[in-house]
Amino acid sequence: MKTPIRVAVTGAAGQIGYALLFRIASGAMFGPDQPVSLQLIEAPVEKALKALEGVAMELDDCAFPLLSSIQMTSEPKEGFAGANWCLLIGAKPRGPGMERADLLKDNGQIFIGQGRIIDEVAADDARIAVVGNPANTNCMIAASQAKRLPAERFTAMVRLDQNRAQTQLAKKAGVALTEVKNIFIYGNHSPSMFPAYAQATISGKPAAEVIGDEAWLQGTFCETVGKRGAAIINARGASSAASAANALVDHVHDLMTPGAIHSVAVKSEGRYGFDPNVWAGMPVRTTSPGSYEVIEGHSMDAFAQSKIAATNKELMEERGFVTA
Ligand code: NAX
Repeated sequence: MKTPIRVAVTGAAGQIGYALLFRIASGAMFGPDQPVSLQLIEAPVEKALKALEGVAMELDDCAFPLLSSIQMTSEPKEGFAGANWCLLIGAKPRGPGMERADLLKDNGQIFIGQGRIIDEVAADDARIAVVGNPANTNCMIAASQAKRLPAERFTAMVRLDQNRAQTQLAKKAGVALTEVKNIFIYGNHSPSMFPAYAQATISGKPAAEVIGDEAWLQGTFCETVGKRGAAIINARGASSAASAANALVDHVHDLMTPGAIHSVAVKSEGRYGFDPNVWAGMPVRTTSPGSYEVIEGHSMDAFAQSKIAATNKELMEERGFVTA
């Protein structure tokens, strides 16, 4: 029997947590022969901790053969101790009348604390994936606190946007989803992000050639993907949860799978014209379990450059709010 992977999850009793934990425990994230130990972290709020107990009871009731233990805590030092993966989902939601700058500041405080504690107590091989919004900037903040763990271990999730973009292209072309390849997300996880359709292929041919409608690609396609989160809130009365959890399964699974090519928000280091110290979505290739290299050299036309400039500007503004 393999040693269990220790997975710390914040916001474990939230909507995404509820859709995620069962998939981790079933083997969808780390594979069908890899045991996992769940270290579930909630805010120190009675209602949340009670809900977490209920989630743990349900996990027990699934009798997952791969689930070797469940720990529950509101104490980050306990929850992150020895963790191999830290999935940071818990964040403060934007309340009525709350300014974006205030939300960024409040979440900044959470991610400063969590980044510092993870660096102190997580496993030497710890990897961090941030989902809680604003995910890219929260990831930058957590990474800025780390002295032991290198910046490339901190990633933020743009995989939901990639999955959304892939589906939109497949539907428009009238092909199976698996025919669409190499659709990558650049920039922020927000409506400003750019799904770079020029790099995508459909059945092995350039997507733009197959779709044959540049105005649709630049307009409806980018807008539909960018505003999909809002469309789901309008329809469901709640934000995306199952698809976000599924995207996190994909994000971590592909980061553990050498050869996988996928979109991840990483420290830009100036690639593709981004400010060097923002976390921006871009294509990566997984090199060994948990490690990756950024795929460079995709050419960007004037439209792509303008979209990247806009999402980069937003990331720099978010950083400005937090550091102000
Ligand atoms: P919920 O409000 O259902 O759950 C959040 C949970 O986090 C709550 O149970 C809360 O008690 C807990 N929490 C808050 N502060 C905490 C802290 N300091 N430590 C531990 N737990 C804490 O939100 P949910 O729908 O699950 O969404 C979670 C986050 O994901 C939100 O910030 C949301 O905006 C973000 N999303 C990010 C996406 C992405 O693609 N990156 C897409 C989906 C989602 O919108």
